[in-house]
Amino acid sequence: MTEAQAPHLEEVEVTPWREYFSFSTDHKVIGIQYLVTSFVFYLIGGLLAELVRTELATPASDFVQRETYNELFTMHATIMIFLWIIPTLTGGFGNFLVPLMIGARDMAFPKLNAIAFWIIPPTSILLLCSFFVGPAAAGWTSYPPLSLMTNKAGEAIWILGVILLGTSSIMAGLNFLVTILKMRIPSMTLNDMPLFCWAMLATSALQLVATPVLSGAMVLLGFDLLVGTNFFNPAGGGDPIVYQHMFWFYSHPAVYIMILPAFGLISEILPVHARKPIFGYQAIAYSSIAISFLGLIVWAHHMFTSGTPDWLRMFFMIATMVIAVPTGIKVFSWVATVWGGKLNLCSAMLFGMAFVSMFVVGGLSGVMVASVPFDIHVHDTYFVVAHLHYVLFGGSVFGIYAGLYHWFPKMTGRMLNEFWGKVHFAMTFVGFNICFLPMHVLGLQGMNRRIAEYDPKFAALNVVCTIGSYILATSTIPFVVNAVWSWLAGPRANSNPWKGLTLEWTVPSPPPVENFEEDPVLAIGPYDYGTPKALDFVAATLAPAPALAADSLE
Ligand code: HEM
Ligand SMILES: [Cu+2]
Repeated sequence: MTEAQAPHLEEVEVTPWREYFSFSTDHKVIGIQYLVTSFVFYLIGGLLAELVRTELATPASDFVQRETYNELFTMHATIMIFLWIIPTLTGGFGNFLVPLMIGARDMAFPKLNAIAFWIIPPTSILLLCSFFVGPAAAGWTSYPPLSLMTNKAGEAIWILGVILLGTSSIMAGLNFLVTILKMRIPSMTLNDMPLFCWAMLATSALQLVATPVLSGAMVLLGFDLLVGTNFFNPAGGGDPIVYQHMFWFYSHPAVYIMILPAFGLISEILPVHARKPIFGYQAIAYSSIAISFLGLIVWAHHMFTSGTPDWLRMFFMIATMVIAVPTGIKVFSWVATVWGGKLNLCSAMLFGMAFVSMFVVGGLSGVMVASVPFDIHVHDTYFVVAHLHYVLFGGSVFGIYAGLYHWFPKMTGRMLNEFWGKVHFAMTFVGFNICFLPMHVLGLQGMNRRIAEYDPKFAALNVVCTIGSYILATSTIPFVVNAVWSWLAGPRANSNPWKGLTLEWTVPSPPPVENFEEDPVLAIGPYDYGTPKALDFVAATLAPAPALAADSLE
């Protein structure tokens, strides 16, 4: 870190736009590459969701063929998880923010970082190409024997895609782990680190431990599919339950890979806009570690109805419920942070507070399905679909939007339009709840998930869900227009528009290629809002808008 002498700020060239289409090793460029690529896949995954919901608007299977329905929801889920939420939160925000927040000039392994990103575009194109041969249709869980019986070519592409995306994820996790542990400025101990970095530490550990198991399962499934081995195929004496164990050993922790970084973003955003110190810094930091450890030992709660013996179901039920403790600690700390604060209700803060409340709904239905008797009742019903969307959409996606509004000025040097931001927020919040709240009821009444046709008695609520989903889809329009327009011609942002105290706000917006002229020294804790020291600190960071810097983005 010391050998590279950063050029003086006035001479710094900010990344020319062509860099964004090249094999750049700058963590900020890679971060934005991840964010933009994944957002495109969010739109594609969302389009598939709308097709699914349109089919479900009526009880009969009249909009698409039944087989097509299976392909649509399989690819919807696959894209949302592997190409939108995980790459955005870890690759996108992690890359852009972690080095800036710890005062480093780049990630520990810049080339590995670029390789991890560049695995994604060709893999995602490969996955989309499977639509030409009939894509995977056995759900994103791809359980054998079903997955060995449906679209063979599509399934093979799916397996290869998951292995490649897993490889990218492992590379990224390794890089973050080393970066956070080894690249901090000397004056920053782990306990001075912004909470987003703690969250990324916990997430990276999960990526390293859990993802290889998924790859293993995929290799064996691939053999069964293409070579005719019988690891999982019961017809030849294989055991499909072993697949479920391997799959969920990854995929349960994967839900924490999809939520811990969002927790981290929220822990940064709430104190800034409430102008209060975060409540319980250490409790939030260590609870991330606790969640990732507990997350690794509860996978079989997805297998309560797979013939798991009673005594073992008991263990997994209790262990799962224990996760509510560290999670609850976080929620209480966020509420206490906002409580009595001087709230700035900008779009970032609105999404941030909505994140907390929507995640609580998903968390509570999570505790409910963790209970064996209740799970037996609602297993494979729309209750589960409601639960998972409250966590993944109300949680991860709301967290991503909060993060995008909060750091957009830092990333682009331009401010987003607040009016359209609030329109976007209102439409998302209302559309989301109209779409997913009724699914709890549908599930309790017994409507199965993964079906194109259903009993007409469920018709009314399904119409409500579908209307909600159209509002939700429309809500992305004000966001996309706002983001594109503001990036090109929005008002200039100074280096610290929200008066934040973490290190990324001490450098110009957008940050120069080398981030810091010289190693920054910690002048103030990351959350010391409301103290006289904070006022001095903020005054020192309020540089005028970087005219030269932002111009070169046009
Ligand atoms: C525009 C918003 C969305 C809508 C309208 C929507 C709707 C749906 C629908 C209707 C299904 C099919 C359920 C079934 O047939 O069983 C589904 C499945 C799924 N969705 Fe979404 N979704 C949306 C966003 C998301 C997001 C952001 C994620 C984030 C990761 C996500 C993850 C999933 C998953 C994992 C499944 C599979 C559930 C299963 O296996 O049954 N969805 N979604
Ligand atoms: Cu789980």
